[in-house]
Amino acid sequence: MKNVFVAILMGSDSDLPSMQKTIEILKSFSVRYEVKITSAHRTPAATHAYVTDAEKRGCKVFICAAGLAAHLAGAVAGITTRPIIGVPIECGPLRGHDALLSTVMMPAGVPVATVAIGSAGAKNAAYLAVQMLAIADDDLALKVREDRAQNALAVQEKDRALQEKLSNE
Ligand code: RP5
Repeated sequence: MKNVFVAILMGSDSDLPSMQKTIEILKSFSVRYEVKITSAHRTPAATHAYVTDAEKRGCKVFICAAGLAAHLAGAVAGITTRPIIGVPIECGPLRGHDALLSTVMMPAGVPVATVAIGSAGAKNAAYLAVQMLAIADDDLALKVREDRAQNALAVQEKDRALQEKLSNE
């Protein structure tokens, strides 16, 4: 769909290595995306301006990643009614447990779909955004089903290799 894109927001450039996995998966589905470093705490006005503008330009889903007292996803959820996916970044002395609770414990009426801490969460943020867009895009929905089928084949192949190894022991 023309102009449709996913916005990936992160609180700091220190979040970028984690979020590369999100970017790679959106690319693999040929989903358009923008990446923006903007902080709920350090640049609140710029965050507000970007979200408002991105929504007008066609952003359908916001993925928001932050660590420590992670308020970016919640702050963005307060600005737009587009779906928000929150990624708690594994960093700091609490290794993301603080970010997980800050991101997931939203008050009723302002949801943030929070994924796991770590690399599975960063990847699932992209998969979830793709599945949201696929509701209104049959070609993308087909790609999602094909990706799932590939995953299933990979698991079956791992099992086949294991069974072969065991039978030779
Ligand atoms: C959060 O603080 C950022 O999202 C980042 O995860 C964390 C640390 O930021 P830096 O001090 O590395 O810029 O707002």
